[in-house]
Amino acid sequence: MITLYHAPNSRSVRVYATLEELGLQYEVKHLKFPEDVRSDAYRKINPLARVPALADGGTSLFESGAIIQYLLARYGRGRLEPSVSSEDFPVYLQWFHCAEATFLPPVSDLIQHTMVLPEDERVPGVIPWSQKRIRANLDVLETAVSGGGFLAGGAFSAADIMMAYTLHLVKLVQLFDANDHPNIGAWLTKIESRPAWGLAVGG
Ligand SMILES: N[C@@H](CCC(=O)N[C@@H](CS)C(=O)NCC(=O)O)C(=O)O
Repeated sequence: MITLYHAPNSRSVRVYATLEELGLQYEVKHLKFPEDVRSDAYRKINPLARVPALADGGTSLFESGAIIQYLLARYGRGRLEPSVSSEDFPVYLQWFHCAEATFLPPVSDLIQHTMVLPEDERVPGVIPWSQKRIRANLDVLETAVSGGGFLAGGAFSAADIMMAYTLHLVKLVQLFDANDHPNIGAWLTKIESRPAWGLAVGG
């Protein structure tokens, strides 16, 4: 049995949506954030005390992108990613990883320094700097989805799942305006209307 360790609005949304899109049998352990995630019991599952983590029989792993790549390699049967020989494959990898490695850090910095850290640990200068980086990233994404399809060509893929979660956070900090980035707005609407996404975000 596959077990997903999940907290609402966390990166585990990505894995939840992937499990659902693939139609796999799985159970979800719902963790309260942050208390359950930082507990000693959960550190036995993920010593980094972060969500998501996934257990699959004797295998357990953390890191949302790695978990999704694991699921696709083991159970994907070619779904949610272009084949390695496809011309869409390099761009698929690029956006898949860019979502967490480049686009998410300024959003996380902004959230930490406006909502999460104790007030005396917040650095005010981080706020305009993060906002600027988020806007610059959105401008690049706007061009990437200007063709009206998905991030890796015409087909929905795990790169869209990875990036849609990052945009979910950008919306949470109210830095997304579809009037400024209409292509992203249209792309996001397609993803948000998928039942798997609705379940993952609502659960
Ligand atoms: N790069 C990791 C990041 C995991 C991560 O930082 N998750 C956050 C929630 S979105 C977390 O669990 N934070 C723990 C905390 O703030 O105590 C991934 O993509 O899985």
